[in-house]
Amino acid sequence: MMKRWQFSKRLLPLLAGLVLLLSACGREDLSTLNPQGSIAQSQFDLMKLSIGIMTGVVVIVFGLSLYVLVRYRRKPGDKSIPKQVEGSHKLEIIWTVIPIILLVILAVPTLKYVFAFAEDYSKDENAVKVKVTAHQYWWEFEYPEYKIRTAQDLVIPFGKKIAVELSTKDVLHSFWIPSLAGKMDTNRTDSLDKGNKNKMHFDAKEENVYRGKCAELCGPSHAYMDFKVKSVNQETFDAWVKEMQAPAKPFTGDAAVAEVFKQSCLSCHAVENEPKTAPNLKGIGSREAVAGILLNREKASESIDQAKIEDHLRKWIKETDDVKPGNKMGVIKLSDPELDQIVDYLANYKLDSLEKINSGIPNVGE
Ligand code: HEC
Ligand SMILES: [Cu+2]
Repeated sequence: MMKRWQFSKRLLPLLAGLVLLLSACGREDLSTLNPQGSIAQSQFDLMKLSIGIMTGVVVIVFGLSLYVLVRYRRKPGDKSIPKQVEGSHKLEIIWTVIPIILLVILAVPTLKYVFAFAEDYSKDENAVKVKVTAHQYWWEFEYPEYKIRTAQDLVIPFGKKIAVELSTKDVLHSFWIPSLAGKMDTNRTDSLDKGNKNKMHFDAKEENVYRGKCAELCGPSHAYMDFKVKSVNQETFDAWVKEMQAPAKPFTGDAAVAEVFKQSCLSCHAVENEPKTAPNLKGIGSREAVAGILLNREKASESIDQAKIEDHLRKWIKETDDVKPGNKMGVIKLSDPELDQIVDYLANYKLDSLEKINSGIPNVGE
């Protein structure tokens, strides 16, 4: 009795560790086991099918082995040699044909889905096209049809195919929204390195906010290279596109600070839709996060907190390197009033279309 307890006691830390480890796997927002779109659903179905077949094989093979071990144990005093079945045609056919049937059951849907996943929707009129460009350590989303670009928050209409074209400005990254689709690498596709422009497509089934990640180790802040997918209804999406196309909100502070903002910030950033080296700041006051990682609310069901947006903008501008070590913005020296006015302008740069969703008010058309 004592001995057994000693043994269990040793197992306890191991069990506790396992519980900790497995509880981290339970996060639904970063799980492929919680599919929220048709592609993710098909991928999940394939997983279930293959795990089901494998489990069946394991159970039957182990069951038979156990049965044989118990049932045909040599009895005390029994010296006879059992019947030999070597070269049995019947057995050989059974254990060849059954695996073939199982492989066919697995292969047919797998092949069907592999081709369906690779389908090219980039010319499909009903699909929304998005050019995704990865940067150390942020995501740029360009909508060529609408001539708009944004960062960190990928806004999509739910129920529609999103046709994505992927590339990177620096090193290899990987685009991954676990609850919507499998991951895909981003290659260099410029004149220096004519890599393959990877394409993929996915859709979301309802209005929600999904978490995305970079899934390829890309530098010291790789783990912070998060983004969000905001799936909204078609009306809200159209309203968002319109607001993104409209001229930028004029700077709200003093003329002198406006000049500082122009010289020190708009050298890299844009508030209109022109291509720049840094994230587009249009409507940043309605985003899910600052720099993709400082979350302005914890869950999609909560509303976005204005105080958090301001704190996060301030924290980011003052201490970029603490938030994302090795990021390409660096530290920009601002006086306190300059910082206050710039934060105030950015935190209140809202887009009505996104505000409606953020505050949980029923969306247009509901
Ligand atoms: C040298 C180019 C450069 C300059 C100058 C610059 N930034 Fe940035 N900024 C960046 C880059 C690059 C990022 C993305 C960093 C990352 O996420 O890894 C960024 C990110 C940001 C973000 C987060 C954007 C988002 O999508 O969440 C804000 C806000 C921001 N910068 C504000 C400012 C302000 C305000 C100024 C002027 C005081 C400024 N930046 C000057 C390059 C620059
Ligand atoms: Cu990355």
